[in-house]
Amino acid sequence: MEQEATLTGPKAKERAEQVKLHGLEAAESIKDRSITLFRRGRWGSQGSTFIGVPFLEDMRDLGGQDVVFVGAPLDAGTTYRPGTRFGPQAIRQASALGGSYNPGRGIELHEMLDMVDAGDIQVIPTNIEKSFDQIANAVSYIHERGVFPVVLGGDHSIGYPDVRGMAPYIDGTIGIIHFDRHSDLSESSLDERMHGSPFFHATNIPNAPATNLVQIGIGGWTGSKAGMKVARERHATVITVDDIDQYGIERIMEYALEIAWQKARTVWLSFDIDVMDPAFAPGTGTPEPGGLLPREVYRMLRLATREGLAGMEIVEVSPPYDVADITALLGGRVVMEVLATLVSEGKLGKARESQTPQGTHEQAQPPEAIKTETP
Ligand SMILES: [Mn+2]
Repeated sequence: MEQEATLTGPKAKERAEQVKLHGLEAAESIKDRSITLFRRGRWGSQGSTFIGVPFLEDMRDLGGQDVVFVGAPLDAGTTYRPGTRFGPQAIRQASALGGSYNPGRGIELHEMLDMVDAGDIQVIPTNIEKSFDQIANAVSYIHERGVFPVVLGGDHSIGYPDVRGMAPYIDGTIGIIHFDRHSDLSESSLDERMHGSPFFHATNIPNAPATNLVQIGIGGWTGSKAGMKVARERHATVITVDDIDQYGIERIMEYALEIAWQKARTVWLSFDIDVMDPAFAPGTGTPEPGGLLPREVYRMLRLATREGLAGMEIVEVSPPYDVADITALLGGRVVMEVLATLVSEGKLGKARESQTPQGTHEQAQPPEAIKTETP
């Protein structure tokens, strides 16, 4: 006990000051002001980064990069199986398997993009609303600095603060392309804004209307009638797995792009890993048999993101339920497929810079309307 009084020396004090500067100020709702917006390890780096990109310790240096990976390790919004707070680290670790080169696509992400990993946002595990404030402020900061955010969840409750943090920085309408087995449109569950309610609250934001929300892969036996009622009342677009089987991937994705980009300035991608069949993604909170196959999802993502994005989130990877890290691996691959598409379509990175003067890819127009008999 006597010894303890002598242990906090100048190095610890210096580090604490550094953490406050590097991690930025917490949201107003956080009373303990030693807590920062971005969690910074007490003595520095916090482990692995996504596909091995540099860790950005000092968040004041954000700006000028193409992409920032950031974790939102919140699972307080989970209604059934928890564990997604371990999602960001598991996705990062699994992403180290292999590099960033894809021979099929002719892409080398490290060469084509300037990427950093900002570590995790400091969430408050027992308080979902304070966590929303922290996530929204962190996402705002990233948009303010003009860097493309890839948010590694976390359960799907983070979908609401992700859109809330982005909305003030988008001069116009935000479309949302949402892959999921569940519509996540209930106002609340268990009296709180949980992981079944992000899009109820996100589409209350004036420039993120439900008419520009497209939900893809919905179905199965864990759905919410309350959420479906909201989708009907607000004229959201709900595409089931059966719809995909009936109309085919190309036609469905053309339709989805048309809805999301309707008079929109940009589109946000929200990807719930449970849209994949549990055979491929068992490590998730609310698995629903009969989901999509990885190859189908890769094809769909290439079509869904070809017109560009404002950012993306990958949610619901729950490592305690995973088998041989396959869900975490797939979660990382979803991110890589999207980045590869944005690069090859000239929407991100060096390709974008070289094409911007010609304006060939700015202000992308949605594809021609397609005729469909679906209601
Ligand atoms: Mn889901």
